[in-house]
Amino acid sequence: MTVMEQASESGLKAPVSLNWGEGGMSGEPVRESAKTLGELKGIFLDEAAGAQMDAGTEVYRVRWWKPVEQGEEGGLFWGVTILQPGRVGEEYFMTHGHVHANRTRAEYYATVSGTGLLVRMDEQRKSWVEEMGPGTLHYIRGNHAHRVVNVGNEPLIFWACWGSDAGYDYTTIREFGFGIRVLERGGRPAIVPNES
Ligand code: PAN
Ligand code: ZN
Repeated sequence: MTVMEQASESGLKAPVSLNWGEGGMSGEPVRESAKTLGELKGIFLDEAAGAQMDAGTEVYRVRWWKPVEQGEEGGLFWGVTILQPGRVGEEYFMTHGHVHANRTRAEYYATVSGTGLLVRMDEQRKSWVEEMGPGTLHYIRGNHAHRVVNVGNEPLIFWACWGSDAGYDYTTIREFGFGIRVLERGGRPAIVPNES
């Protein structure tokens, strides 16, 4: 019997196993939710271009493990986001973006594949990007809004660890957006002020 088989027999098997490269999670039940273009209406700049596209197109998918209840103080969640390549008009596919409802709760993002930009914004709306690629690790302060943009041609896959009591404030981003947008200009990503 191998050590792993022994551990498994004696109940020491890890509750969740990861397929790092592909964003797979197996074992204990994990949640999974997909975001479509239709659900991101109002987030992309070029609404006319978005209206021409299939509202059912998947933009990204999140899988996460909740070993404790949402809202429990001091717990941690673990998850992965698979963000597809694509554009709405000139704007690259991206996550909705949010700031944590509890502004003291930070988060890690770690990229395994693809090419992206992590857009961050502080409480004064100062906004900037960090490059994401295989192996990049990002520490996001609890009071920084965060959104990921896929600027490559393949899915962008990144893992995340965040507090079970972090919560999500999507309203601030839905109403005011970030201070910058990432658009394709001349075949390359360009960071432009968000004037909408
Ligand atoms: C991530 C995000 C995930 C999807 O798990 O929730 O990448 O992005 P939106 O939540 O902005 O749609 C995270 O930041 N959790 O806190
Ligand atoms: Zn977050």
